[in-house]
Amino acid sequence: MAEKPHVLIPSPFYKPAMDRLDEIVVTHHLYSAADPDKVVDEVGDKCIAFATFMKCEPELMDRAPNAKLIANFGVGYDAINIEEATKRGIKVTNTPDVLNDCVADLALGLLIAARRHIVDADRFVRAGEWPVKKLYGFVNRVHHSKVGIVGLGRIGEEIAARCAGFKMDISYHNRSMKPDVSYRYYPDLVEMARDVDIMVVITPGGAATKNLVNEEVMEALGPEGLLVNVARGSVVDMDALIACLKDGRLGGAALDVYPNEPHVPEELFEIRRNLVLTPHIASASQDTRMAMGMLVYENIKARIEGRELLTPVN
Ligand code: NAP
Ligand code: 8YV
Repeated sequence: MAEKPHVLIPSPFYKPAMDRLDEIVVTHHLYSAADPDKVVDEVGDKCIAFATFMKCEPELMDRAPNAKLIANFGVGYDAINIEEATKRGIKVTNTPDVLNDCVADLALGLLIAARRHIVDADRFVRAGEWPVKKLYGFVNRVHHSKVGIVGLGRIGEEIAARCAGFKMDISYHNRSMKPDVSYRYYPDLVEMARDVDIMVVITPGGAATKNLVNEEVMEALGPEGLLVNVARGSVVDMDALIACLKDGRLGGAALDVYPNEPHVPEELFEIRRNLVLTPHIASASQDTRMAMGMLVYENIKARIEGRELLTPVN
């Protein structure tokens, strides 16, 4: 029987999905190897692909010259240097669509949790404050509020569909208007921020969207406004966000993503009432992570069998 092809895994993803790969390839887990350099020296030449979550440096590409596929576990591939991969004739694939519902669910969960102060109210009950203070206080409603989606793509459209279920008035900002949707389009992000109560950010990361949501946008969203970010930490100016939350220029925020994960600026921990934080878990249900893993698997299988890749990005 012919030896299975080899695949390098520079950074880990959902373990059951990595285990499935062992059915069709021999995997080399660099992130947990005692001496990753030695592993690459030994097997680099015979590897036909990389399977990874957001990590595959050009130096590593050079050390596995026959690995002509980077199968990224995630729809966002901003951390992979596409230009360098393309220059080397390496195809990159991602995991679109299978996570749309899961990410949209969490976006709405964060939106409601932050708008209705669910997390802080839970803390209020647990801390025994209810009998002492009698009332928690009053917050802004979710239903019939105005939401602006920054990045009405595959996931953004699912977020919009859920917002419609909450009777919200929906607008969006993209670089270009979508011909097939009836939501109000704003070519200008500040203008949209001025008009809405809640902004949900779900664009790709990378240079084109770095600090797209800046101080001016946050000030336009205003003291009663809520910012939800499930895109990438780089899309929101973190220093401006901390400043605007601290001095009340922005009403509240809910974040799943941060500029320097897994590190979260400690200043955020001091902000309690109007801030909800999750650790990049928007796609983290078991079935969604497995579906993402199966796309990694199917792309690698297609590469082995010389078939067209399922979800190429370059
Ligand atoms: P998509 O279908 O490509 O949608 C992206 C949307 O963003 C498009 O509507 C695009 O419209 C808009 N956009 C792109 N660049 C923009 C810019 N510079 N300014 C304004 N709008 C811009 O992508 P998707 O599948 O929905 O995924 C979106 C992103 O969500 C991913 O890339 C990833 O970073 C993030 N994500 C996060 C998690 C998580 O765990 N938190 C999970 C999944 C995905 P135009 O092209 O017209 O501008
Ligand atoms: C990650 C994501 O891939 O798909 C994306 O772009 O950000 C997430 O789904 C996931 O967190 C991998 O661990």
